[in-house]
Amino acid sequence: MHKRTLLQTAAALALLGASGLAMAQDNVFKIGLILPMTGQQATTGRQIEAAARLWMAQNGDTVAGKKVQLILKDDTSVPDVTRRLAQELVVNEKVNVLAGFGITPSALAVAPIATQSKTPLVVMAAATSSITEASPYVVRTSFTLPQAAVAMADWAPRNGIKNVVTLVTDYGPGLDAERFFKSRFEFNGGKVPEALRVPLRNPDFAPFLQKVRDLKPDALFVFVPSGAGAAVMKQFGERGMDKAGIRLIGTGDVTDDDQLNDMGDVALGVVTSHHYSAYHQSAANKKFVAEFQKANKGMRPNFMAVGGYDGMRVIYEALKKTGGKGGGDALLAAMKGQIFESPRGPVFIDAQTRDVVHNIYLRKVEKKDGQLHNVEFDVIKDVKDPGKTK
Ligand code: VNL
Repeated sequence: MHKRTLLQTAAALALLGASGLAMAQDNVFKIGLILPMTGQQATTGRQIEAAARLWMAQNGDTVAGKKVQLILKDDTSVPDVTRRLAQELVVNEKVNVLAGFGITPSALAVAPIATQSKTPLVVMAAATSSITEASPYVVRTSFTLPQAAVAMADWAPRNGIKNVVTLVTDYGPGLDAERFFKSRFEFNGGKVPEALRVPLRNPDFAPFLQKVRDLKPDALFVFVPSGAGAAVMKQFGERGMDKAGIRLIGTGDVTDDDQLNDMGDVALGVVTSHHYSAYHQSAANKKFVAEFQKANKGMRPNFMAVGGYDGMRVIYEALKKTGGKGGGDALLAAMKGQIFESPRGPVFIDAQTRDVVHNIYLRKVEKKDGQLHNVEFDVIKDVKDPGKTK
């Protein structure tokens, strides 16, 4: 009799334990954050992780009664690794959302997994136009290269720049930057005598810059991914290209706020087009920058950080709206059409394309309070991705 009761109690406890665990599972909302935390793109991972953690520190980790759990994985920016990690996160961890993705090949590698498992995939960094078309579950909070490149192709010819050599990193975003800059610039009457491409892995800019020096265009238009700008700037200066009268222009990736302040005087006067500057003069941005720096030993947030921060907002808002019910499809639907004020300015997640619509700013590197900054001097409002085919 006594024995039976004990057994029963044990069984009841085991049952309770199991259901308690299931309940705990149900009350957790998991975000699988895949980023390059080591290797060539590590600065992008560091910026986005810091921004995601800042968002959670500011907004709490309980949303719609659920405990939000961030599961960070380092893909070293190798697409096969990204794919394996995403698979594990979906199958074993049963994450509700996949997020991050430092480079285009990583985002593209995971798109089929998002489609198959109906898991929203929030792209916080990668910026090739076509990524949103790789899966109906992709939502992007970073930017697209065509958005930025077209703005520069309109600005340059109105400012005495008629002859431009392009230099881009030879993969998705670079090819987008080259194509959209060149076709718009030529449409505006400009000439592009050479389009140079450097490899993504361990690029050596020296031979390319030597070639540019010999060609002597009015300007060199550059796209390199975040983290590579300082090397370009250094070599540009060492070859005396600025002294030879060749201007440097590009998308804002080259004057990345993560590195800009250490680039030295050669960066002064460089004009770029982009969606975010840490020097953006709004109350929302001043608060963002101050709190980001406070939480990260003074590190200045760059455009990657803002992509991560806004991505977290989009996820939080979707979770609030759905109460976590209805799975990936409901969550995705609640991400579409969101409008909010980002540190970059107004942002809209286009419900049709699931891509980000935002302002593109023209900025010039200037010294402000002893620090180098991208100082905005013009704006093109509410820019949709010109790269979309539909
Ligand atoms: C990409 C685009 C990566 C722009 C970047 O930095 C960037 C990409 C890592 O799509 O791979 O600045």
